Amino acid sequence: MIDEANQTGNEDEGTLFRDAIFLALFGFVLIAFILLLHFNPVAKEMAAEPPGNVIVEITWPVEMDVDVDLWVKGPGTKPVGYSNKGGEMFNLLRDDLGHKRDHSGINHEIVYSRGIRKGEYTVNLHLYSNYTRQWPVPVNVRVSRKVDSASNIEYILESAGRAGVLESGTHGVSVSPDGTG
Ligand SMILES: [Ca+2]
Repeated sequence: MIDEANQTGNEDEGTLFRDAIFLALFGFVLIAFILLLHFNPVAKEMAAEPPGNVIVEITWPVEMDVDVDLWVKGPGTKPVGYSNKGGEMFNLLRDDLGHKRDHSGINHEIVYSRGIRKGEYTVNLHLYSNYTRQWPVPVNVRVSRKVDSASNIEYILESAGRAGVLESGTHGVSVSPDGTG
């Protein structure tokens, strides 16, 4: 009788243990399912409009201690540059001050967009300071756009040796990344 009682008790414990494991597993699967429901729409939104669709960048000689400022204006938006680094469409990644507070060894400013709009884009360069006192300052301007989700790039404008020489003040060009303007 005692053996039968022990056996029945062990079976009950085994059933209880299996039920507890099953409930824990069911709970885990339910939580994972709920998380997937929340994460999937975000992933789709990011895939639909990745950052960096329009990229505008300028470079000037590394030996020149010159602060050039890049200003970019998208259709219907305010210009983005060193004193307004984030706008509705564009973001300036970094204001390059020449050799001041810069250990990178490069003179480079770059602006990225989030998405792309049809219309005219304006790129302005402002020669803020020139401690080398050498003139002119050759600046290369490159405008490109991302053409697919694999980050393939189409170059729209490469200004080296043409419009990219700064004597003083502000210089600008207008481009249409969608080819309409
Ligand atoms: Ca600058």
